[in-house]
Amino acid sequence: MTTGTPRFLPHSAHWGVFSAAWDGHALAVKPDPDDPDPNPLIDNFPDALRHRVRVAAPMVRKGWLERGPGPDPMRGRDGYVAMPWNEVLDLLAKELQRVRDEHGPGAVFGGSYGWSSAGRFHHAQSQVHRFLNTVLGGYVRSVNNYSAGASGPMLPHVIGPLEEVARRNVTWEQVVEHTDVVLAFGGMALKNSRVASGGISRHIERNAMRDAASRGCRFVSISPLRSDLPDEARFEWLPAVPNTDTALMLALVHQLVSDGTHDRAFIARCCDGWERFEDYLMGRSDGVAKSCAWAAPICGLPAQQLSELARSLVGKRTLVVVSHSLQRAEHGEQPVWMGAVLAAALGQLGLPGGGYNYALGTLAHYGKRNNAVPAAALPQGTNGVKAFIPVARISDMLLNPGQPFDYNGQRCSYPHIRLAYWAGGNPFHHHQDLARLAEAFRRLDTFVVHEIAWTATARHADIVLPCTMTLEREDIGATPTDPMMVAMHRIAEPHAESRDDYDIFCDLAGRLGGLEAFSEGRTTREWLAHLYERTRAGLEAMDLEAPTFEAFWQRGKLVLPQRDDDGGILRAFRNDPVCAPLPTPSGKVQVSSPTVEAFGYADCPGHPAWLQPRFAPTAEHPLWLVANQPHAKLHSQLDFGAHSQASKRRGREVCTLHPSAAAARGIRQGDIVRLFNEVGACLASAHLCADMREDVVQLPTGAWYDPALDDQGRPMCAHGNPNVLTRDIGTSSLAQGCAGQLSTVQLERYDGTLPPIRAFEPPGRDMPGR
Ligand SMILES: Nc1nc2c(c(=O)[nH]1)N[C@H]1C(S)=C(S)[C@@H](COP(=O)(O)OP(=O)(O)OC[C@H]3O[C@@H](n4cnc5c(=O)[nH]c(N)nc54)[C@H](O)[C@@H]3O)O[C@H]1N2
Ligand SMILES: Nc1nc2c(c(=O)[nH]1)N[C@H]1C(S)=C(S)[C@@H](COP(=O)(O)OP(=O)(O)OC[C@H]3O[C@@H](n4cnc5c(=O)[nH]c(N)nc54)[C@H](O)[C@@H]3O)O[C@H]1N2
Ligand SMILES: [Mo]
Repeated sequence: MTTGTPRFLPHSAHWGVFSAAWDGHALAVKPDPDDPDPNPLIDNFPDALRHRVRVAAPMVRKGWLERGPGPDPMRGRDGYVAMPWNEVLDLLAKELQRVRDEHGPGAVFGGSYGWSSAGRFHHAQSQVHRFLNTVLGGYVRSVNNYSAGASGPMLPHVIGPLEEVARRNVTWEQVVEHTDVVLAFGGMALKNSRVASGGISRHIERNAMRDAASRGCRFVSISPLRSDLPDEARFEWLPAVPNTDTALMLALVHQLVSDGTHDRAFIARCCDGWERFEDYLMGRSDGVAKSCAWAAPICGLPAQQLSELARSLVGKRTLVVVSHSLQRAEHGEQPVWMGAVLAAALGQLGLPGGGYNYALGTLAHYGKRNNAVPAAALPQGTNGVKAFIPVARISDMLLNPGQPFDYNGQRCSYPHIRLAYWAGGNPFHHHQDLARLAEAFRRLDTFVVHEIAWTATARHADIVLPCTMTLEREDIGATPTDPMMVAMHRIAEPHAESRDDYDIFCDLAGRLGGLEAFSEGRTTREWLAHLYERTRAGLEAMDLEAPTFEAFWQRGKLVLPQRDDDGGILRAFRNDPVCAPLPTPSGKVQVSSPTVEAFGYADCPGHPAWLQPRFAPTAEHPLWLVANQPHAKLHSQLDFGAHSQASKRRGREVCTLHPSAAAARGIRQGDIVRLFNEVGACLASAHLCADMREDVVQLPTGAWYDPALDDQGRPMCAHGNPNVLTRDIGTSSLAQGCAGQLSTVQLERYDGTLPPIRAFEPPGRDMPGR
C-alpha cells in the first residue's frame, strides 16, 4: 500500500493520454492538460482498478481438473477452483507439451485477436505470439482484423493497401483548408475517432470539423442515425437504408455519366477497367440502369435528392469517406470499392482535401501525420506453422476441422485445433452468434485465457490466469500517427495475485526450456529501454535531441517529429501515373479487376456491384439492427467502470429506436424490451429517438454477455450484448470478414421476470462461470 500524498504520474490508454494517482484506496485520473477535447472514457478507471470482477487468483475449471483435457459440454457452465501459481503453471506447461508432442504446434490456435491495452511492450497479443513462436515453434494464426476485415484484403486489388489509403492520405488540416464537400458514408462519429490503438494525445476531430464548416465546407452524412456526425459539422443528413450505400454511390455516378460530367480525362489517365464498369452502370450488360430512380426505393431516399446531390458535387473539391462500419456487413467489400470509383469519377483522387480517404473519422489514426521515427514494438519471432484463418472464421474453424474455405483467391482448409490460447481479446465481445461460439469452444481439449477480469471468455476457459491491468505496470505508449510517446508509469501495485503477461510467459517458457529464446534475458525495464532505443537512434540520426531512456522515463512524455506525407501514394500517382504507379496489379485505380473476376466469386464480382443482401428485414424480423461501437467504453473494456455503468438503464444496455417503431409495439421510454431473431435474444432498455430511421433499432456492442433463461425457458442475454443476434457469416468469399455491424430483428416489450445482472459477479467453485 502506498503511503503519503500520491503523485500524479503519466499513463496512456487507447482512449487518451492522462495522469493518475492512487493512494491505496482511491484512484484519481485527469486528462493531459493540452488535450483540446479529452475523452471521458478515462473515468472508467477509478472503480475498475479494485473491482470485485477482477480475476484475483489463477483458476481452473472444475470439469477440466476432474476429467482432464478434452471436448466438454460443461465449458461455460462450470465452477472454478483457485490454484497456486506454481501448480497451475506446471499443469499448463504439461498440457502445452502434450499438445505439441501429440499433434504439433499446428493444433494450437494463437490468433488471440483483441485490442488489449495501449502499452507496446505488454501488448498481450504480441506477447502470446512471441511466446508460442519462440517456445512451441508456432501456432495457427489469424489474418486481418474485425475492424477492417473486408477492406483490408479488398483495397490492394483496387487502389492500394489499407494503411496507405486510410493512414497516409488526406489530413484533417487539409479538410479544414481545402475541402468543399465531405460525403461521409457512415458518418464520422466523435465517439469513434476518440480512440487509437496505442494511444492518442490530442483529440482534434471536433475542432477540425467545426473549422472546416465555418470556412464553408459542406458535410453530408449518409447514415441510419443522425448522431453519426457532430453538430459542429453543421451537416445534412441522408438517412439511407443500411447496407444500400453501394446502390446510392452507383446512382451518383450514373447521374454524372448521364450528364457527361464525370472526369473523363482523369479516368483515361488514372483508371483501368472503366468501360466494363460503365456497361454495368448504364445497364448495357444486365438491362438495369443504376439510376437515381433505380436506387431511390432501395436506399429509401427520394430520387431527386440523389440526383441533386450528384450534380452538386461537380467541380467541387469533394472528399468521399466510408466508415469501417459499412464493410462490417454482408458484401462489405462493395462500398469500399465503390467509394474509390465514386471519387475517381469525380476526378478527385489525390487532390489536397479531396478524393477518397477510406475510414477518415473512424479512428484517431486517420487524417493525421505520421511520425518520422519508429516507435516501440515487441518482435514476435518466426511462426513455423503455415495454416491460418481469416480472423472472424473462428467458430467455423473449431466446428469444421478439415473442411475447405475460400479466401482471397485461395482454397484453404480449417486446421484441427486442440488448444486455444487467448490474451488481450474478448471473443465473447467481438464475435457473432455467441451461442455458436460457445459451442465451438466446447470442442477444444483446452482453452487458456489471461485476463484482468471475469469476461465471458474467461468464463468459458479451462485455465484462467489473472494478469495485471495497464495501471499496474510500466510500459511505453506509442502509435505511428501520434507524436506523443508516453512513459507509462506504474500507478498501483498488481491486484491480488495478478502478474504481468510477460512474467507468466517467462515462467511457462522456463518450464518448457525456452526462457532464453522468449525473454532474451531481459527484465521488463530492460525491454522498455531496448525497445526505446529504436526511437532514440532515429532521433539521433535526424540530428534531433535524443534523450536517454532514463531521461525519457523521468520526463514522462516525448514529442516525436512528424513528416508531411503530402497526400501519400495517391497524390504522387495523380501527379505522375507513370513514374509513381499505384501498388495495384495494373498500377492504376482498378475500376474493374481481372484478378477479382478470376476468383469467380458470385458474392464478389470483378467490379463493384449492388448485391442484394441475403439477410434484409422480413415480416418476421422487420427491423435492421445496427450493432455499432459503444460511446461509453472501448469495446467490452472496463464495462464495470463507472462511466460505462452510468450509461446503462436498470443495469441494461440501452437500445435506441424510433418513436413510431416503439408506439407500434406499445413500448415507452425506459421500458425493458426483448430483441430477438432466429439466432438468439437479449434484453435492453428502450430509448426513443426521432433522429433515426424508423426501420432501425440500434444496440451498441460491449455489454458483457450474461446468459439467462426467460420465463418460457428460452435462452437470452439479460444484459444486452447484440452479438447474440448477429449472424456468423463472412462478408464474402473474398475477404471472409466480420459482418457483425448489421442484423435483422423483431422487438417486443418485456414483461417477464427480470433476471439480475450477473456478468460482474466472479465465479466460484459452485458458482458456474456461466
Ligand atoms: N456486432 C458487432 N461486433 C463487433 C463489432 C461491431 O461493429 N459489431 N466491432 C468489431 C471490432 S471493430 C473490434 S476491433 C472488436 C473488438 O474486440 P476485442 O478487441 O476483443 O474487444 P476488447 O473488449 O477490447 O477486448 C480486449 C480484452 O483484453 C483484456 N485486456 C486488457 N488489457 C490486458 C492485458 O494487459 N493483458 C491481457 N491478457 N488482457 C488484457 C480486456 O479486459 C478485454 O477483455 O469487436 C468486433 N465486434
Ligand atoms: N467509443 C468507442 N470508440 C471506438 C470504438 C469503441 O469500441 N468505442 N472502437 C474503435 C474501433 S476498434 C473501430 S474499428 C472503430 C469502428 O468504427 P466504425 O465501424 O465506423 O464505427 P461504428 O460505430 O460501429 O459505426 C459507425 C456508424 O455507421 C453507421 N452504419 C451502420 N451500418 C451502416 C450502413 O450500412 N450504411 C451507412 N451509411 N451507415 C451505417 C451506424 O449508424 C454507426 O453508428 O471505432 C473505434 N472507436
Ligand atoms: Mo475495430
